Amino acid sequence: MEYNPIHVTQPDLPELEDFVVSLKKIWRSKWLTNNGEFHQKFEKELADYLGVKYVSLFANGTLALISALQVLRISGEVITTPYSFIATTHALWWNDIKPVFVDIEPATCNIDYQKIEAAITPKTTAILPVHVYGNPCEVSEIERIAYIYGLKVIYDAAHAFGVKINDQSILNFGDLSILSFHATKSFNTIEGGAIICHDEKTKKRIDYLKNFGFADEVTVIAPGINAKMNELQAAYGLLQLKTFDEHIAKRKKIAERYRKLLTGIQGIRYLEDIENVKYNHAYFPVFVNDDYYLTRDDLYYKLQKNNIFGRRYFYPLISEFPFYRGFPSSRPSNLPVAMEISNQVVCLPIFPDLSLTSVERIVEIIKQNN
Ligand code: T4K
Repeated sequence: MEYNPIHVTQPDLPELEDFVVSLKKIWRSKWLTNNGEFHQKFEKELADYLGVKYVSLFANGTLALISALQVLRISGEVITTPYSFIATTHALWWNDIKPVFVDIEPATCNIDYQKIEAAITPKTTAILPVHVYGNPCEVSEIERIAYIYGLKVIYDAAHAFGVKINDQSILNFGDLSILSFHATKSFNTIEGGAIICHDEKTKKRIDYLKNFGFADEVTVIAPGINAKMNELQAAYGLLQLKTFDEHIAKRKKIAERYRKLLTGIQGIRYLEDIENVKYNHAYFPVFVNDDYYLTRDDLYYKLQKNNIFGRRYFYPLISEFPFYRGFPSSRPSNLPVAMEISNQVVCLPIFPDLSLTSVERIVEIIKQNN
């Protein structure tokens, strides 16, 4: 039997009729971008929904990250993880900052806070950790290290929309956090992103920087960039907020079913939930070790032959790409856990409309020893 392709993800879309209503308003007003009505409303509703003080919308997560580094005037060296999407390190490169890679820990795939101090030099100005797959980093430990050494902390929270620890938004930790609302994310505005900050002064600086640095018609406070979100995306995002909880509940059911069915398959590991964390179930990574009857890549291609298109997020490691592999911290001997995890990972499909029958079929393919 031939099945339709199932991809690692599929975007959630608002009801078309609802979006048309918003589009009609935009058409009438002829206000398309530059802090319009939908933009202002979306920033407010997002801040309320996420439980944070200030949200600044961006055209995408990468521009948000590049700008966040500018907002805090980060320079020199920044400690970060090699186990992420390449945009995390590219944002440093665009700011002429040297990345210093630190290994990860296997339970969450996040930066290993115990290895951060050894990587600090007189040039270190900040730590850029990533809440990989929406798994919270060790935020208290990272805060402690940053405090002692006088470093800033910017979280790449591209995967962590709606994630909470002890009922507190994960976005309230660190100096700044950035979000991505790309089509492949659990919350999308087609393309889009945001910086989360905790005080009005910083919010102002962010908003100037994303609009060429303009503070008013004749004052430019810095060489800013154009990273503004437009009214169509903001209107789309407002509609997405209405269904997000419902979508997360569906994702949760899928994750639970995967876990139940995958339990006991030799050589396949999945991540355990941490207590007191509210997840968004954006990704469902599994890790294939030597006890499994196939290599990771053999399993990956076997799934593809069956029209299941998982993804190896994150392989290769960022530190393995030509422009970054020359740094001393990129040596594989410095990053043994990240190297191993990166060679083991396959993210299985997960999105609200994925049927539980499809989940069962995917696990059957993983189980079949032929
Ligand atoms: N930091 C982190 C930790 C990130 O993960 C990302 C982005 C960023 C920063 C930067 O944020 P943005 O600047 O992107 O806002 C995807 C995304 O493009 C990227 O946003 C994301 N991380 C990364 C993890 O994944 P690809 O190259 O794997 O995407 P693509 O186009 O192959 O899509 C994956 C699958 O999703 C497709 O096979 C089918 C499905 N899909 C995709 C799109 C775009 C759809 O069904 N519909 C769609 O419209 O990078």
